[in-house]
Amino acid sequence: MFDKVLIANRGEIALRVLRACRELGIKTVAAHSSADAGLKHVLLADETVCIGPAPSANSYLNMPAIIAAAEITDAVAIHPGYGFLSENADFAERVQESGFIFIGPDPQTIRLMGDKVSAIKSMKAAGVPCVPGSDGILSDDNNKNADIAHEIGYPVIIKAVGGGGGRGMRVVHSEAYLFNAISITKSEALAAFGNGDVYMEKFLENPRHIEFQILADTHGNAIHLGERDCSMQRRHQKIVEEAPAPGISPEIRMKMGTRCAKACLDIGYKGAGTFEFLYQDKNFYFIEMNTRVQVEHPITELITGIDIVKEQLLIANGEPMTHRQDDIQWSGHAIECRINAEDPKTFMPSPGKINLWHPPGGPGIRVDSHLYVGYKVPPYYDSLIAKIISYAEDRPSAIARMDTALSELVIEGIKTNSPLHQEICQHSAFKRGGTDINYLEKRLGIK
Ligand code: MV4
Repeated sequence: MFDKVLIANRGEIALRVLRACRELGIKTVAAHSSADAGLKHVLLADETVCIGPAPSANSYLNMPAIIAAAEITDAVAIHPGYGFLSENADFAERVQESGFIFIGPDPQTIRLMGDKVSAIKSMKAAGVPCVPGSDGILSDDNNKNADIAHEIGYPVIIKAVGGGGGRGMRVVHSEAYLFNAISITKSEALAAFGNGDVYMEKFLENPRHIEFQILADTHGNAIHLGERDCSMQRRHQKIVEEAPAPGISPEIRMKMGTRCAKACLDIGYKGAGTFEFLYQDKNFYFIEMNTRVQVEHPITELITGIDIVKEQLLIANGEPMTHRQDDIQWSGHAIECRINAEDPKTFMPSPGKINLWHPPGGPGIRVDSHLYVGYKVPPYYDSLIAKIISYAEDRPSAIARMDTALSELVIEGIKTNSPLHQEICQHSAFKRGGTDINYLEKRLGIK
């Protein structure tokens, strides 16, 4: 096993990675910004290196500083967590060229999936169902584009090839707006991603967001761990996730999961990854692949018993996976509530010092959080401060456990969105299950 891993991230995921390393007997280096010297995983790490000032552009996104930190500490591998440089192909490449192991897929794979058109092309070729669309980037030929839109049928959506996660998209309801929408999306995309290429898809009006977790090793093994429903979101920020997705049968799970696992073999995927689908009228449509560990990975861990972060480390070390698809069993139901340091009504960030912290507990409750009393939530980074995860034998019991956990949760010193979570847990539409991606924004009456 690796002797030492450098953790190039912060917050709860850095702590999650540190714990997995400890279990495997791996020494840890916490690479942190000057604002993060008091983070829990920094206090627990074997070694720490300050990689720059508070703004992430100068620290968590500072490639030379991170690689230099690995060099001076003799780390063998670098875990990027999620966000920051986790899906940056250039970073993965520089990590490798500097002689370190990047804990994730190869740079070429990250690049292939980062280009949304090449991602869709490879998935289509692998037999993964995709949204009806332009099958490539749009040209500057208005007539051609009008024909494509007509064939797909309005409404259509124009998406940036370099976008993803909700950035660089525009919905078009009729031909009158098509050419303008294409040219605006193109110039926005060029400014935002340095790539003005766009493509077109049928716009699905009320889908659910369902994603499949996969693991693939370097010995030709690829398995899926089933799906998660991440439809409860606001402005592309997931708020609540659950696994399994309500209404997905074991047969459909196995059919879709098997296709995703096969696609991993086709593209030479390595590590943990997620296939994102829109699900509408009982059909799945691939939209994007995430080439990193995700915030919501714990719900899959709870219903499968697989430690996804540990698997990432073992796979990166070149070990063959010991789990076979036939051994994977799904039992019970898990729900994750993302607790953010923000005003529950206005969603404005609420940084500050934690004066009280009583995490919930009891059977079937897991809390992934870096909080402690006296910790100061800095204003520089995203507002996720804790993930409350409930697990029970069925969905109603998992909701009841979550509701109980939220009623126990005490965080003082800052505002959190915990009241919003309580409201969601107690709402009849959530209890029924299967709400779509528009549900929360509609219910909150904001967009
Ligand atoms: C779509 C769509 C409807 N139709 N594509 C937003 C984030 C990015 N991952 C893709 N997104 C969407 N793509 C087609 N053809 C609606 C969304 C979308 C969305 C998707 C998943 C979760 C939340 C969302 C919120 C708004 C829009």
